[in-house]
Amino acid sequence: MAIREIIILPDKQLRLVSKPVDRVTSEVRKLADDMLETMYDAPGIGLAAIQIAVPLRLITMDLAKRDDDETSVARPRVFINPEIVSKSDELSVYEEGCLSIPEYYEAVERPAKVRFRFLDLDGKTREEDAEGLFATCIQHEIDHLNGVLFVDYLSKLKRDRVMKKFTKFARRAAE
Ligand code: GNR
Ligand code: NI
Repeated sequence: MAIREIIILPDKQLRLVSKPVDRVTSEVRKLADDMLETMYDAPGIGLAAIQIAVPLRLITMDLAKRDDDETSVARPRVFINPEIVSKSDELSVYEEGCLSIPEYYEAVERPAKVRFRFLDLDGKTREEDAEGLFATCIQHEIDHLNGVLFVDYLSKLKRDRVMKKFTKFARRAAE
């Protein structure tokens, strides 16, 4: 396993549409392992492959392991080629953050419940229902696979402000 570098705004790769995984090979499982290690190290509750610059439709998640609770037990999940099957009309608001947009948090409204389909690490098709933070997180991660970031749901004013801040920061870092 290895910790990989997480790319951040304004890296244009974050806008790529990731390609489906066509077979769950040992390389795919190795990539998922690296993503989980990178996610726990960050720490984050979810990670899309594109965040480590790999444009594949692969997501890792762990909503159980909390860095403020040493007794919590890790519950690593891997979702391959995830697709939303249905979503509730009911909406819910969560304060979202993103490892590719460090230290920026804003409230985002999304469907409160979703049903989604994915391949597991054995290449088996599965379906699951998600609600609460799980629903928010799976939608946030599937958005990454389509080059969409949570700041895209904010007002143009807020989004422009964030983009500008990170562009300026990258320019300074490059000097
Ligand atoms: O670690 C993360 N926390 C989070 C909080 C609220 C809504 C979504 C997320 S996902 C984020 C990790 C990340 O950037 N995944 O793409
Ligand atoms: Ni994110």
